[in-house]
Amino acid sequence: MSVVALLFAAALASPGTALADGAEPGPEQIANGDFAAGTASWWWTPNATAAVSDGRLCTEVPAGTSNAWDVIVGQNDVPIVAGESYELAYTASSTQPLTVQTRVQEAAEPYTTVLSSADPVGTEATQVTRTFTASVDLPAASVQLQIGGGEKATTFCLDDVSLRGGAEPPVYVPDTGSPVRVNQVGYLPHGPKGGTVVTDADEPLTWAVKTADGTTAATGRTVPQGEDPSSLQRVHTFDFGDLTTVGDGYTVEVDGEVSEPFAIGDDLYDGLRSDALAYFYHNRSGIEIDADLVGEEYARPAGHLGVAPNKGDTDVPCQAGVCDYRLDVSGGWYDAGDHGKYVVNGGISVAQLMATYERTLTAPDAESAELGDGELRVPERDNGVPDILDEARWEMDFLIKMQVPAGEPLAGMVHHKMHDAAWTGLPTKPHLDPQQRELHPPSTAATLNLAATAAQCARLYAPFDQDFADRCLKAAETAWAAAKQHPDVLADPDDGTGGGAYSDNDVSDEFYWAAAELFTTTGKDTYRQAVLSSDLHGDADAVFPAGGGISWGSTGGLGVLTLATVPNGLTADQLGEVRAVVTTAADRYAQQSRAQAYGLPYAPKDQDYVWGSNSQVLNNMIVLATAHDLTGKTAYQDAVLSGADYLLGRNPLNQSYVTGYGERNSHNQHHRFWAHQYDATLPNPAPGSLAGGPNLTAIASGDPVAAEKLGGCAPAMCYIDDIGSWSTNEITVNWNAPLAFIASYLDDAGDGGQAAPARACEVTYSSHPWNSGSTVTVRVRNTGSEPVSPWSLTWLLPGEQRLSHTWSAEFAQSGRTVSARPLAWNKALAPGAAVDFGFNTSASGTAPDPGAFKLNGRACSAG
Ligand code: 9MR
Repeated sequence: MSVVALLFAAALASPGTALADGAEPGPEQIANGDFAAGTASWWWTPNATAAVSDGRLCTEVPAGTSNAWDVIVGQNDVPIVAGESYELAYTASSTQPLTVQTRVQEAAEPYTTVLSSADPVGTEATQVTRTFTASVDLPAASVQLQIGGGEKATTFCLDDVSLRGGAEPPVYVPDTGSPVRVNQVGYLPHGPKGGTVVTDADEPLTWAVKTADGTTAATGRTVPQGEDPSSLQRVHTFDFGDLTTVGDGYTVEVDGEVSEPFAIGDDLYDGLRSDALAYFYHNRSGIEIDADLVGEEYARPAGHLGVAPNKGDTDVPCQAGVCDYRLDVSGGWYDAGDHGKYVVNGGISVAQLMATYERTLTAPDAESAELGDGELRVPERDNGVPDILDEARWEMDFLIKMQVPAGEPLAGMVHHKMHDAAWTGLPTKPHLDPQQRELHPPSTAATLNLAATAAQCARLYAPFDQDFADRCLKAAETAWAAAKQHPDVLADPDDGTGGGAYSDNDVSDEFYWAAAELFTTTGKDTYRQAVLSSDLHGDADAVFPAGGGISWGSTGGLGVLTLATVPNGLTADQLGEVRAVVTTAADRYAQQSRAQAYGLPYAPKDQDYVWGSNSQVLNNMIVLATAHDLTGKTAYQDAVLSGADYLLGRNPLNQSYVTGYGERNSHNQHHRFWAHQYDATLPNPAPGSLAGGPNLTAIASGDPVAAEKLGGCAPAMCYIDDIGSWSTNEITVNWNAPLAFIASYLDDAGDGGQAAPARACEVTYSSHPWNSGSTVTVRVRNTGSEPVSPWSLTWLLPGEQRLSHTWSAEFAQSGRTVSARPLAWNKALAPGAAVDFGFNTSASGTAPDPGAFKLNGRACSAG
């Protein structure tokens, strides 16, 4: 007898059909036995397909396999304890009667088995009940229904699977570490410094901040806050904002409990700005990821360039019946843990990357140098183009390729998405993905995503590559026209096999966003009318709902932020109205941040944390950051910083959601090639990767880890740093894009100080009609205490104007960016002195005041 057979014989107890009279059935060991959470926790052999239908798991069993074990439906990780009695029960039917080999055994060799029975199942639903007493411990047994070996194909449907007995399965209790919660990265010296402590104490407690060597740097009393509704924890808050001494290794002590360490410093977000942006290069499709840029561990061959086993992305067909052409849709970024490429999600992501750059052209305290050429991890370094625009272009090029070519039905519309025909398993490296890639039908939402982003592209790339800018504008205007012609082509919410559905049944916000971008870039009246006549225009509640905000399916706010910050042809009153939308929303988010014990500027109704809740926090922080850029009001920046505290550790789980940042950081996010938790030869996600975060849909979504471990979780605690938890712990481009924007803002805030800095210059911009255009005179005064020599004034022209005759300065216009430099005689601008110069422009009537000017890179105030 072989060793295997010997073990088998020793372990196998003969099956019975019922527990002894009066015996208690014991605790349930099977997860999701009623399939309420979809297929979560269940697996089947790859030669079968399975799906939940009418609350049952129905498996298509292929014909002509040889053995029962050739086709299996099962569940792993079921704990079996020696000496305990169990009852296994299930209900099944099969369109071709068959005999199920019912097994409870080890998942791998030597397949030690504790239950083995042959159970006939016919076309009517049959209940099978088997009992056994385990003779060995199997800490992670596999419950298997082996249904292969039949000559004919059959549909085998399963319901109400239960295995009762044994010990109570352990209830998952998250390890939340110290009850004292802080931003585990740190705090800006001039910023607020809030923390939260979980405690049952009714009275205030003493807090003490300790330096790295144990000296007390500050003390105070906590403020009891009662029960926090997001976590159901009883908490106090504390604030050590008066401590401004720069240093590393600080901790906060409350009631004998010590927080994770943190720093106080100006440059805390420098690395995060760069890492959050590197995420995009790492996740590029269609290009080798270069070890020189990312290190050996993260280098990989190009994915989806038509090299076997890849079946994409250079020549991709449509799904059956959708189109009869094929497109080269190589390039772009992989969406997330999966290798899909979705226009509506790529759209918001590339828009926010471009906005990160565009902010440096308009915001008083924004730094462009760190996003510039030669600064980031992109292969296009040293090409004369800011690196962040190189990265964004990788996606822009892909989005344009998704446009339906001229001459085809729905020309100018944009395919909603392209992805694998069936989901691949984890891990799968991009270049090893064997699935067929398919284009899915065009949609109005995707078309408007292209219209908006390509319009933004046109104005930003013009100074660097006019041809590309022209191509973007053409794609944008073609897309707009196509969307107007086909305004209600919606993506199918059920088209979710092999990739996400990303369906959206309201595209009024996409229309508004696209109109805003096209108007800002072109100044054309059609787009102005589309902006002004939209129901969303001027409605803060609609574009920035108090309980939510901007997301891939809710993009109106992107248009508002552009209109409020980038010079355009709105009248002063209209601009005031748009800016009021931003500050109204920001006031609400700031209020939420102040009111909540964990300080986050996100308070969904009924604590309904959404999928990707961390990105919702960040998108609200972008509204706050923009309000701060526009007004200089400290309260807005405080709420941004408080949001960063939440994301980096001051939260109910004591979790920093950004890989590599903070002691307790997420590093097992759901991803197909950063899958270290499943395969130790693969890396963890690269530093700067943001986990989606807690959400209440986790369990119902079918996420197996959530189903097993997060039952009954409080809303802000429905999260687990496990690679299998795709609903709480995935990473994706549309979550890292707002992280990049905010990291950039925070890095600038660290460098620039909290309040708007004293302006060192003042600009007066006067215009009057002249011929068919207008004449503009500009006066710039040096209001600082140092001479500026040679001076250089830059601004963005609202709309599409051309400068013609100019005087008293050297002008350069590149796209909408204009710079004026001195002539030999007015090179130096002494403190208090002013220089005047002017030009004629094609703007008819009175040329609008661009509003934002920079003198040698520093913002000026209006004269
Ligand atoms: O971010 C998306 C979220 O808003 C949806 O509720 C969810 C379910 O449709 O899908 C999320 O997007 C996933 C996409 O479908 C596939 N790639 C990974 C995305 C992040 O989880």
